[in-house]
This record gives sequence, structure tokens and C-alpha cells, in this order.
Amino acid sequence: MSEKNPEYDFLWCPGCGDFGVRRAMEFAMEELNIKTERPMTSNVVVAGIGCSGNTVHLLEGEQPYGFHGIHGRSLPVAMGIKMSNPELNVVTVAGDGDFLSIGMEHIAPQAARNLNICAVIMDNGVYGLTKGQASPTTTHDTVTSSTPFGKIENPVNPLELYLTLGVTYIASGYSSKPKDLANLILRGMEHPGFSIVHVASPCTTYNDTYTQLKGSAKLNIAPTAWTIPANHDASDRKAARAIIEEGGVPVGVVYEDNSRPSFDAQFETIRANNKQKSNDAQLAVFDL
Ligand SMILES: Cc1ncc(C[n+]2csc(CCOP(=O)(O)OP(=O)(O)O)c2C)c(N)n1
Ligand code: SF4
Ligand SMILES: [Mg+2]
Repeated sequence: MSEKNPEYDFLWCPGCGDFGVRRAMEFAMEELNIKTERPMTSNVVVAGIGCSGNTVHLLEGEQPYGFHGIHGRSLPVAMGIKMSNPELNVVTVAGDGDFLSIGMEHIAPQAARNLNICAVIMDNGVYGLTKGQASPTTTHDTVTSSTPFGKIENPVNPLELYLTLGVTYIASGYSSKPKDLANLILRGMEHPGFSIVHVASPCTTYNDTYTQLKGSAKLNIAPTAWTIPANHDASDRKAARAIIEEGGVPVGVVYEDNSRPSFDAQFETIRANNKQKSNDAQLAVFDL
């Protein structure tokens, strides 16, 4: 799909954080196109199922290619697209439910491969599309439609998980600052390997966390979002872990490891080496 489907009538609720993420994605792709002198159709947005995944239908302006797949499977689809044409910039958009619940089992293999794609995760701490059930990032004890007496499980810490699994670019952002978020996404797209930009993107209908993220002097609430200091060394794994352990929503690049080749680069090397070997084998046959 490289054009909008006029019959698709999904709309985000007023104030939904996903509006800001969409804008950031548009900025990032436009900027990448300028830098690489390539058209918008050199980008492919692969979506999971959720309000967040609907970003693929709601992008404005010039359209990239889009693929609205099935719940929890944005990464396998992205892998198929990237490996069939490594020249494409492949970006996935998914929610905390899609990526960290049903889709959780796909993160580790792609981290091990260092698949060269960028995943933008819109974390609202809830299943928005299906009307407010608890997700893996919903906090303990929270009452939702699926946890009427409070959530029993502890929440997953996505940044800690990504670092542990070996994701080579990890950024954390906030939907209300689309320009800053665009820079994190652009750097993720340019990173030669598996990049995840995890975004706090409040759901105004089922889990409105704007006040907590921004803080409120009037209500005596300290902001949970905080900017990662400029002197943070993102190549230092221990420093990255320390940032994550600070808690809240750090904003900036948490970790970047540029030492590992990407999956497509390794695949190309193997293909080239084996092509030579197979040519040698054929010549050996003629020598007989
Ligand atoms: C296999 C399968 N299981 C369940 C669903 C129902 N379902 C659709 S979206 C969703 C969760 C959405 O939550 P999240 O990924 O956090 O996205 P959000 O809507 O919050 O952006 C679920 C459970 C489905 N579509 N397919
Ligand atoms: S239900 Fe929540 S996540 Fe979904 S569109 Fe509305 S505000 Fe956004
Ligand atoms: Mg969600």
C-alpha cells in the first residue's frame, strides 16, 4: 500500500499521544529522504494491531509504503521486507500490548540477528483499541476492565528488557515533543542494526498520564519524564543501565552499540563468500 485507503475510517481520540508520534515519524522520514536524496517510497511502515498500529493509515502528506499486518507480528513482517530489499528503510509501529505481550517472543531473535530496522513503540500502559484492558506495562494494582480488583502482575520494564536482549540502539521519548522525538527516530533509522524508540504516548480515554509525565506544581506531582544529561555516554552499557535504573521516563538515547554488523550486512558477506566457493567448486569439476 502506498496510498491512503479512503474507506479506512479509524480516528484517534482527541488528545491521544499517538498524534505526536505520527508527527515525529513524518518529520523523521522527511529528514531521512532529504539526507539520502531518496523518495518517500523508500520507506516502509509496518504496523501491528492497536490504536498505535493505525499510524500506518493516518500519516499525512506524501505516503511511504505501508503494511498493516497481524497482532504481535510486526517484526517478522519487517524482517521479510528488509531481507527481500535491504535498501528500504523499514520502520515498525506497535503498541505496548502488541510488542510486549503477544509479540514479545519476536524481540529476542531480532536482537540476536541485529535486524536493521527501527521499531517505534507507543506505550500508553493499556490496550487502547480493545477498550482499556491491562497491558504488560500497566502498573501493579491498577484497576482496568480486565483487572477489576487490581493488576496482579508486576509491570515489565521495556528499556531494561531491550538492553538485556542486546538491542543495539535504545531510545526513550515522549509524544508531546515531536521534534525531539523525530531526532531519536531519525537516529534509530540511520543506526545500522536493530533500533527501538520506546515512546510514552498517553491514552486520553483509558489511561491519561499527561499530568504524571509533565508533573504539576499545583497538584504537587513531580514529572516522571526527565531529559537524559548531555554528557551521558550511550556507548557505555553500565551507564545505560544506570539511566534505566533511575526510573521514570528518560528522554534521549539510552544506548547505542555500533560494533556489531547488521543482519543484512552479515547475510551479504556470507552470500558473497559462498558465491566464490561455489564458483571454485564448479571450476574444480572442469579440472577433472
Ligand atoms: C491474535 C489477536 N489477539 C487479540 C487481538 C485483539 N487486540 C487487538 S489490538 C489489542 C491490544 C492493543 O493494545 P496495544 O498494542 O497496547 O495498542 P494500543 O491500542 O494501546 O495502541 C488486542 C488484544 C487481535 N486483534 N488479534
Ligand atoms: S483509545 Fe486511547 S490510544 Fe486509542 S485512540 Fe483513544 S486515546 Fe488513543
Ligand atoms: Mg497500548
